[in-house]
Amino acid sequence: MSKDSLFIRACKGEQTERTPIWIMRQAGRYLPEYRALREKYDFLTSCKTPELASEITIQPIDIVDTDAAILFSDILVIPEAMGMHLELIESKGPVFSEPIRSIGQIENLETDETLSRLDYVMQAVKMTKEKLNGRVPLIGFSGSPWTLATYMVEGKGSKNFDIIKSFVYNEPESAHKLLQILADSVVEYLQAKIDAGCDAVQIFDTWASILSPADFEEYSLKYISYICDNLQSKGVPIIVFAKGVGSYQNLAQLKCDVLGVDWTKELSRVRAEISGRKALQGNLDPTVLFAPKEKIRKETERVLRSYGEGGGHIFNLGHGILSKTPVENVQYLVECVRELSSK
Ligand code: 1CP
Repeated sequence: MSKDSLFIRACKGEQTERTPIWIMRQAGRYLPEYRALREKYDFLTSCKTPELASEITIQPIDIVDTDAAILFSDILVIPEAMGMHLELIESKGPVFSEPIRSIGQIENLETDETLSRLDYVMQAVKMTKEKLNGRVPLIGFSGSPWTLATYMVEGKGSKNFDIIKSFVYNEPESAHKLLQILADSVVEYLQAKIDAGCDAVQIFDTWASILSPADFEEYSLKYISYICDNLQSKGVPIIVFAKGVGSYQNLAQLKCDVLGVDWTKELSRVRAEISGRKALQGNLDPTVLFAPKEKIRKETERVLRSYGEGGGHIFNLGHGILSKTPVENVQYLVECVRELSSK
């Protein structure tokens, strides 16, 4: 069933009866059902327990009725599996207590058998596929090497990213070494997710947005390209979401099927820029979900119209859903996309 789903067909650029929708971070804190589980279990326990991860993955399918599920996990499980101590601090977000600041620390990363320490993710994929029983396809994901390195070196989220940028400018060889280690791990990890049954995979490059175009090519795109070239995708669509990039020309050359677009771009322009070579995913501003219903409907219509006729559009937000978003507005968005895009 998954191969014939609206979402998978749209990823391949095919014309569909209506535009499919899923929402980045749809499995998460805006859902009271998620918050209730998190009262009982901490974040990493939720990620590492297949019963919990699969339950959280399916919550938005039951409650919001999106056209694809995304496995509940986090991009930072890879560095955690390489031996970096990760903690989720309520007011701060994820924190690594000993961020990478030297080549010695890069050499000490536990890169042997990283994948076996991530076996809980593959168990969660298998359990979720069983529970979904073909209802909707399941998306697996990873951070891009650049975005992972950003957290590993900064140690946490950042405002101006001076630590990671000083690191790459002062120690470019070490930086490239780290990025290549991560690229190899991401290939292994996404391959294992595909082999475990994921119907599509997405690479999140959230912090593409902090790089100049030339630095983006050198420190990020090169490694995303390596990942796309080395995955045996077996027809499973690959989605690349590089947030905040100025141009899509280079991204259009990747061996991937879909490009994610943030809300600062006009879909029509991106589509023209890449001459329709990839399907596009996006791009409603996440804060529109705090607006009155009329505005949500109008903006939904605008995004659909901007993409225009023909297949190859997957509706999504232009970045992750915010934790204070009212659930009823998310349900309304899904209804609007269904109604307004029906052919
Ligand atoms: O309960 C909680 O407080 C945990 C909040 C939370 C959640 C629900 C975190 C911590 N991660 C997640 C899940 C998550 N993270 C998913 C689940 C699947 C889904 O989309 O529904 C995904 C895809 C991610 C990916 C992720 N984690 C990214 C890339 C995408 C993006 O939104 O930019 C990034 C940058 C992270 C790091 C991270 N993990 C958690 C937080 C709060 C953050 C962001 C920290 C920051 O502000 O820099």
